[in-house]
Amino acid sequence: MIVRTLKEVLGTQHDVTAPEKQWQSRRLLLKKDHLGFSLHDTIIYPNTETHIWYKNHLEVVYCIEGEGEVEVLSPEQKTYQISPGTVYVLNQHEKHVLRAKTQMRIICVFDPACTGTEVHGEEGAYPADDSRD
Ligand code: 9YT
Repeated sequence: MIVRTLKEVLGTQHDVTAPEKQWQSRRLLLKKDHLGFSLHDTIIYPNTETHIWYKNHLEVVYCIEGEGEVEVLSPEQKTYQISPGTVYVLNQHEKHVLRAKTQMRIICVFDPACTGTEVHGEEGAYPADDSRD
């Protein structure tokens, strides 16, 4: 069994802040845990906008605190309001923009699992991880 706490992750290399400071992702379960997914407890700072395109991952985002919206740019064109209890799933590698009106806390699952130190590249993606461990 794996038992881990947010407190153990805070301040480590798996507590990652975006270079442009829109979010802070505390990565609880990672590729090294061999689960096939990673689990992140992420803070999205208020009044921020993040352009994202997870070409190499599927992502589930479950909002537990705060208010925001996700604008899907492609393949559909639609904006969804996000509040506690809302889950959205990027199951088609959608290009999108996440806007936080207030500070949000979201629980994110990535498939395949992140290694733990990823930040978005120029296109808003995390790199594909082809390494074995
Ligand atoms: C919603 C989203 O993808 N925000 C960026 C951070 C990411 N969720 C992460 O690495 O925790």
